[in-house]
Amino acid sequence: MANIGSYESKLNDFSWQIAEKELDYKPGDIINIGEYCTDRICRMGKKDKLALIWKEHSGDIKKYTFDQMRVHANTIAHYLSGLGLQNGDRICLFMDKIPELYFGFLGILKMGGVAQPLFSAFGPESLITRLEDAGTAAIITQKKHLSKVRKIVNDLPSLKNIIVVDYDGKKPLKDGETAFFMEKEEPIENYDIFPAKAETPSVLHYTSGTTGKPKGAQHVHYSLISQYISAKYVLDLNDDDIYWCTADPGWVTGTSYGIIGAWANGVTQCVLDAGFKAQSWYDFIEEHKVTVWYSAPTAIRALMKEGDEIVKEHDLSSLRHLCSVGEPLNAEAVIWSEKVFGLPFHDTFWQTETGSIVISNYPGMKVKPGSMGKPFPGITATIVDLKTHEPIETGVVGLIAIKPGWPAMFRTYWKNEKVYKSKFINGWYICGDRASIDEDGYYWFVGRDDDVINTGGHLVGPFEIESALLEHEAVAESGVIGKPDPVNMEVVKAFITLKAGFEPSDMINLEIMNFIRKKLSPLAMPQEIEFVDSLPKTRSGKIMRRVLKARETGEDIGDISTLENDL
Ligand code: 6R9
Repeated sequence: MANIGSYESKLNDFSWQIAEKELDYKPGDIINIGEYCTDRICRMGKKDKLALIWKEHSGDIKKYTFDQMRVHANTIAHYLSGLGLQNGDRICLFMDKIPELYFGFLGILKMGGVAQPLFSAFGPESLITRLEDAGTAAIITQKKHLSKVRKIVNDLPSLKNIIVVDYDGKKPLKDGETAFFMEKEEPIENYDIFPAKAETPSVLHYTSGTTGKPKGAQHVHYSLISQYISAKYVLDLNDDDIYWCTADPGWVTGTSYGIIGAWANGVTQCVLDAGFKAQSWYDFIEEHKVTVWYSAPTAIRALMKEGDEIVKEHDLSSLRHLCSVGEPLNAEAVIWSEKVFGLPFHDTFWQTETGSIVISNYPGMKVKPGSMGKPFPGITATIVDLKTHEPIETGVVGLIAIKPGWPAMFRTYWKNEKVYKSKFINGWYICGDRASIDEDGYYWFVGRDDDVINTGGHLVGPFEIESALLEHEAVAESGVIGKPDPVNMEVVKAFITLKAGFEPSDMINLEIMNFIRKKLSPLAMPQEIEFVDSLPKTRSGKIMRRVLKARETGEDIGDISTLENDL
């Protein structure tokens, strides 16, 4: 029997107080996520249970019990406090998926800091945008990423501490840089956690929008309530599970469900710190007898491409429950997974802003391949009209809207209350995604309502790429869109007009691609560049990405009455 029992009956008897009670939390109590994921689990008698099984790309494996994780998190918390960092300070985690990233996250929360995880493939420009906005006080990083931090530190007056977790002593550290070795430091058995309350800030996750710079979605410790109970009901986590969340904690799935949800349930997680390769992924599942697997459509499609034979060469019989998030999960992928694993992938829908799963397929509930499923118990969702934002009838496409008030909802965009407020209309939080509901109450995703590009489940803002492109000496103007892609859903495509004196060539093409890869990240790098003589613009001079997109996909361009120049 699944943890959720029957979805229909859970809908009737659910309240968030169920989760509060299970977590021994009463309104007004201290609720520190770092404590809940470590000390509390140890107190529950699971101190010698494995919390983390970690495999490095070299093949090395390290294992940590809940008690070891607790002490490592304490040691980091103590070290950070010792540097003079205070509660409320934004502390960035800029690392590959190494144990220090996971325990550092919990350590920051334990000392009352605000954890700001950033994807380690980010280049200096992506980094500075987010650190500057957040006024980040410290960054925890690895030797291999230090040069990117050094490039920008002089422009970041608030960034006082750069902590290197694997310093080898070869080149001298500079001012403000310190070496910290989690496993060699004096272990801190007992640490007085910061007495965080429900509304104390916890995590700041940057997410991209259509316009402007990326925005920091501010979360609070009370998010634990949603993350704990949704991990239990949707991922169906149980005491004897071996759970694998493939997401990187630089993105929200990697923290809400790759750290908090699972460990608050006292479940063993495994992490593979290596890029995607079908062989190593299947080896990993077989080797560690993974039971619950949370991944993304791009990875599933990439596995599909590798075929069925490779699946048969592995014993994957430990798997019992599969979930997916980040992009539309196409029906074929669900059908394929049923065929090869004997289990369907359960699609889940949510966002950085929602902090936890809001629409999902549940164990025990019929899966309609291609549908995102139904609202989580305790979540009131609907579809509102694209223009009036009033709820609309069954079957009609509109915007996904959620009644505010669930525990993991973001509390603001960092220093951007105006944009935060603009997301709430007629008493609904408007997700910015288009969908419809069928006669059985299932939600069907249609597409985003803005220009944000979803590449392999990662959101990339076109504005950030366009701005970076302008810094290249040859680029006069650019328009960036998501081009449909069979595996990655979308890839970045840039339309560029060149400055006088520059001619389109393979050379310049490659140079611009590399320029963006290094400056921003491999995700933001245009996979395709088209040099054009002019770009479609509105009369006010804004580049019309939707015209570029329609031209690319051959779709109807729609109303172009505000268009200034001919196409
Ligand atoms: C958790 C996460 C959020 C955006 C979201 C939507 C897309 C997420 C989806 C999905 C279709 C699903 N998205 N889950 N689209 N089906 N099951 O991914 O957060 O990085 O903020 O992205 O991703 O467009 O609005 P985030």
